[in-house]
Amino acid sequence: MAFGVKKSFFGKLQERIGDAILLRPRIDDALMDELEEILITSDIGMATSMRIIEQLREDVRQQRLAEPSEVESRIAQIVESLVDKGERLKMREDYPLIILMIGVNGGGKTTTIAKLAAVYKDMGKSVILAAADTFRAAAADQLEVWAGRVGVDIIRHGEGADPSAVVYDSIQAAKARGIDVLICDTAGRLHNKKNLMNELEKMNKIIDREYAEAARETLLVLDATTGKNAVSQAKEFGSAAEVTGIVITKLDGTAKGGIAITIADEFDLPIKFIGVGERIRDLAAFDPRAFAESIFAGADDGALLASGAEDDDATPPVVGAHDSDGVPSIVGENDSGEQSPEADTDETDDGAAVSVAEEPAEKPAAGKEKKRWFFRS
Ligand SMILES: Nc1nc2c(ncn2[C@@H]2O[C@H](COP(=O)(O)OP(=O)(O)OP(=O)(O)O)[C@@H](O)[C@H]2O)c(=O)[nH]1
Ligand SMILES: [Mg+2]
Repeated sequence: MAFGVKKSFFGKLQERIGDAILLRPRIDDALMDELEEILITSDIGMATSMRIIEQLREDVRQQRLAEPSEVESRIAQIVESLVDKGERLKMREDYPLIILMIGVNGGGKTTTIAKLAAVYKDMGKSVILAAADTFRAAAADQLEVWAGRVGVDIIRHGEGADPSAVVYDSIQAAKARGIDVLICDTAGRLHNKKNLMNELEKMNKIIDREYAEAARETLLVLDATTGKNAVSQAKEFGSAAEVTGIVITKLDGTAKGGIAITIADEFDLPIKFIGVGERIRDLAAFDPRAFAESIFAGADDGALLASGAEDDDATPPVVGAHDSDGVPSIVGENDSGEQSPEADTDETDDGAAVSVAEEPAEKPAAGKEKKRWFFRS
């Protein structure tokens, strides 16, 4: 049931911390140094790792902790406090809402757009998608495949069109049709970085001018497997757009999840969602406690997603596939994290494949999970 069969970040970090503690009879400087080393080498980043250990030392002093075993839960609590951005973890709940999805190529923007569109559709919201990644020939085609699957409309122009013009037309369409949620796909790569950032600024200006009344979210999509590169991406995109939240993708089966802690800490940005697979339901609301506890949850990474899933009144963190009784459960059937063999694949002019993972035949029924699970009231 876990979303990664390999030992992922959580299992691995837990194991390393567990080993360090097991070998030490007491809490001392040597243990602290070793823990710091473990955090740094788990992609958590130097500054953030040092902050965690500094806080740990403080807690040990103040709470007179003596047993190394007590250290584990303290680290989890510290991590939780670093990633818990309170209200900012929620999506805006006023409509019309326009969501701009940004991030480098291959990060998972288009896939995440499809996942989000499905969530909003399940909530009964009307959705359209804007194919404002006009740089890559296959980008709009890929978005269109997803739009068809989810059952939402897409606004697209030809390849090489001005992305801002697509945004402009999408806004007019959204207004004319009284659409609740407009989600804009953007290019992850242009001829050069400066172009990319200029385009983003231009799109934002269009939205400011044409859709001032809409609520805004700008989600930066970061691929967990890129580790520390995600930090420089956050820096760059953060300077070109007002990022309101992060989506960390590919947390299934990666040993590099520590980046989530670094981004939340260094940039003071809320992680709103995590991507845990290639399929439409492989999206989870980011849950700080579940995330932190997963570090020590035992070998099964499923704990990251499990919190609250069986509690009918709690906000389930996952838009899940269903057990036979219709209760949302943990997703991640694509355990290998690899492209599904039955994926739809098309060759395009530039040789790039339009590749969209196959969906399981079972479609989630309308029902309990329709509640606004990711808005944590
Ligand atoms: N394992 C896994 N794969 C993912 C996840 N999200 C996206 N992917 C895969 O990552 C690849 C790239 O995803 P896209 O959604 O096309 O990325 P993009 O940011 O739109 O890329 P560009 O359009 O090139 O800018 C695809 O093969 C997706 O199936 C995830 O959470 N887990
Ligand atoms: Mg894309």
